[in-house]
Amino acid sequence: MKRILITSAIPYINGIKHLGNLIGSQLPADLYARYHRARGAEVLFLCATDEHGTPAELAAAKAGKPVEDYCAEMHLVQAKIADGFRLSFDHFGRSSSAQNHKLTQHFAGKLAEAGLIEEISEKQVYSNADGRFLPDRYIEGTCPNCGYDKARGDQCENCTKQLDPTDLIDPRSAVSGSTDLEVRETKHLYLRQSQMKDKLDAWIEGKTDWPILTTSIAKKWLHDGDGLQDRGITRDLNWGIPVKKGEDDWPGMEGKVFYVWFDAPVEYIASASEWVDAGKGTDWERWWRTDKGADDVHYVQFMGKDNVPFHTLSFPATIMGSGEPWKLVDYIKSFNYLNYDGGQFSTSQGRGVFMDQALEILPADYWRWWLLSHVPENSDSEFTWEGFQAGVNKDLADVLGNLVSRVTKFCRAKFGEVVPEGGSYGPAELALIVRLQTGLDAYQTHMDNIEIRKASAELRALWVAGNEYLQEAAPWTQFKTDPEGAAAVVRLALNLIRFYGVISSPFIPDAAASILAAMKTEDDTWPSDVGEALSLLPAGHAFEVPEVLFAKITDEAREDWQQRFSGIRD
Ligand code: B3M
Ligand code: ZN
Repeated sequence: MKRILITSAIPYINGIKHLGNLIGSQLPADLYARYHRARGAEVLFLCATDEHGTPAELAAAKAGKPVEDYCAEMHLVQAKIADGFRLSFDHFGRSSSAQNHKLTQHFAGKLAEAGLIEEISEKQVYSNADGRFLPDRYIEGTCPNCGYDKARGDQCENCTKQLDPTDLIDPRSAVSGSTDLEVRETKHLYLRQSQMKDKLDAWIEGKTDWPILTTSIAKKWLHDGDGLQDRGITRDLNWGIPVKKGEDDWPGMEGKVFYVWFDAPVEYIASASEWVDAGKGTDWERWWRTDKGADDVHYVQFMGKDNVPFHTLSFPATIMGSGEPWKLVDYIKSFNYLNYDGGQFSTSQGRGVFMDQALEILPADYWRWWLLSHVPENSDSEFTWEGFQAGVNKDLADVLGNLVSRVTKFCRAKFGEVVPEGGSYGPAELALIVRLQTGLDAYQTHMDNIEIRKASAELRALWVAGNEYLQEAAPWTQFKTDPEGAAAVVRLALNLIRFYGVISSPFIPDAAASILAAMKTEDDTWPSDVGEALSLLPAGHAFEVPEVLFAKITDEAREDWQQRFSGIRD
């Protein structure tokens, strides 16, 4: 049996993600996981919340809560929303877990043993009032270049000039506003990625089947400018994973924690260990250690393009550098950005539709279908309310929903709520079967290759082919002169509905489940031979007419939402 390990980029804990975040990693990962489960593979699909770093600390402070409590609450909020979108994680872990502490410290120890960690003394701004070192972007002041008075220590937003915190005139803490700042000497650990450049280079060069978006970003970081830089992997923060060498203290690193981007990818592994500790699995090393059975695992990661450097360079450097037989990623699927109505989705500005809001107004399947069929795969794509309304109404309501409702209602009226007997499949049915077989094969190829736009277009084409057949066969007319013939058409069409339920389930799992429930079958076996699949429900098999699968989005509702989401979320 094929074994597929799937991870989605783990979302930051502070705040609720918008639809651009959702389609940039979690949703495509879920599509892939559902598809492979449906085809009989053994899948382990992992995600988690990314809980460390300054933004988490600041968000907790803003909420007036201890950071541990804030993270615990937000984790539950995010887990509930993920569930609402039917993201079928086998485990949704937490990067602050004990398992991740242990593994992160373990990797740091191994990297130190391998001589891949350097201790470097540097000068950093310390805020006496806040009792902490401040990251560059948490120091504000007046820009020496343009005079803008809210310039940040790393860059001036107004004139875009790159800055050092010491360049700022009248610097102050962005955390408290205090001007009682001083420059202090402090020691940090650096991962010597530069030592691993050739190894990483050779590894990336071998990935000729990876999306160009992924490899081009990796190559840029490997070759542009001064090439691959060593990376600071520690921070002076209270919240995070304490710096240790395995289980041992690290002299001189007391009170420091690992940088959030060092521990976050390790959480992919830790999440598997959490999965076992939660009693949901039995052997996580079988997925992650090539000396313990992970040799035959195919590991695929999903992420937005901004996360690619960490996954193609830093995390592989951590894994390879450990000298231990950890599983390396086999394929990285990365995405461009989804824009919102003529601008960008923005978490900091609260612009766009956020995951909780989306579920308040429409069922998950509407969003899943539209987002996946417009995934920013080869370029950025844009969400507009008109486009969303048109996509949902046409594809889901007019094509798939309409076929289901028309066939089941017609059958109920003329033959009752059972698959009718009589007649047999003729040339039109055989032609349809041939057409569907070709389409199914193409659909599977696109899904196997994770070409989501092509896969969704093919799925839609399969729905359309059924509609066209039905239009042509017109059992409602045929019934008057040839009820046996009409019975055969309806029998095929009811089987077709089940067939659609099965093959559409990775995209629209709730509608798929409603379809199978209405067809009163638990057989959701993925079809291989379409002819066989379309004879699966025999004459006499009972079904029921389902509730409306997809209600159309009215112009009124669309305008209302357009208005409601045009501004900025508080
Ligand atoms: N939390 C960034 C993001 O959510 C970051 C991903 C970590 S993946 C290990 O886009
Ligand atoms: Zn400026």
